[in-house]
Amino acid sequence: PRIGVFDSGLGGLSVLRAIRQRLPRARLLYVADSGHAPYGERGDDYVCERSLAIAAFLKSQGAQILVIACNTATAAAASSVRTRYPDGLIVGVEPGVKPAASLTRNGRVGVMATTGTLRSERFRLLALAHAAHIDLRLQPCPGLAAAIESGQVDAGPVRERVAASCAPLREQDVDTVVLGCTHYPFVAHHIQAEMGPNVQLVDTSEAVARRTESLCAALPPAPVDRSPAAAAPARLWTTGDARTLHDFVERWLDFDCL
Ligand code: DGN
Repeated sequence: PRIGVFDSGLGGLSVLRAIRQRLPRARLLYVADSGHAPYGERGDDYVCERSLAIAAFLKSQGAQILVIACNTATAAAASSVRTRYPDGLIVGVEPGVKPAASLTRNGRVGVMATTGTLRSERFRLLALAHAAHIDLRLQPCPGLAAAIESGQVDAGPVRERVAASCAPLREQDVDTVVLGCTHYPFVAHHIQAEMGPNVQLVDTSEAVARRTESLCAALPPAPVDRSPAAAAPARLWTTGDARTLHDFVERWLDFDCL
């Protein structure tokens, strides 16, 4: 299968990595819209317009399944993308509140996400569905995704923003933290250090990969490939700086990309 994946930037590579692990033979296409990032503090119309443009591009490259590897774009644009491609196979990402609800022991769950995600109607409904069982503490993280976009995940600006976002959650004694933005798994080591070893972090990329795999079953059967050759490299495009994308991929992905 050909799977098109996109994000406002580098964050969706955490999802691409999970899909690759689950579907090593799939043809992966990825667009990092870094030239227009961050989406988190933009309006819904802007995010919708970008998402539709990228979806059209990925379709033109033969994508059979579209994965919106961005919580902010899923909240703002998934329904528009579905309307545009009514027969399309589309997977979105939303903060892992449901898995967090089954993991928490003290019932207090922090959700780190962009302002755009947390104020969306989609997230309001998700939170409402769990409001009776868990106490959700919402933590917008202004500037964090943008700082990760620089590629310098261990540098001062990223660490300062992680510290500022984690401090209120630590004070509120949450025992589970949802990584509600696909950029955040790349700084999970810093978040864990700030929150302490007893706090569990919830990353949804694996669930998105499972969902993508299940949609592959709806595709027409592909000719059986018996060649022992290595899986095809993933194809990557960016609207931002190619060097930053390249360096990021070198550090975080263990498969070939073009
Ligand atoms: N990676 C995106 C998300 O999951 O929400 C958004 C990052 C951004 O553009 N602020």
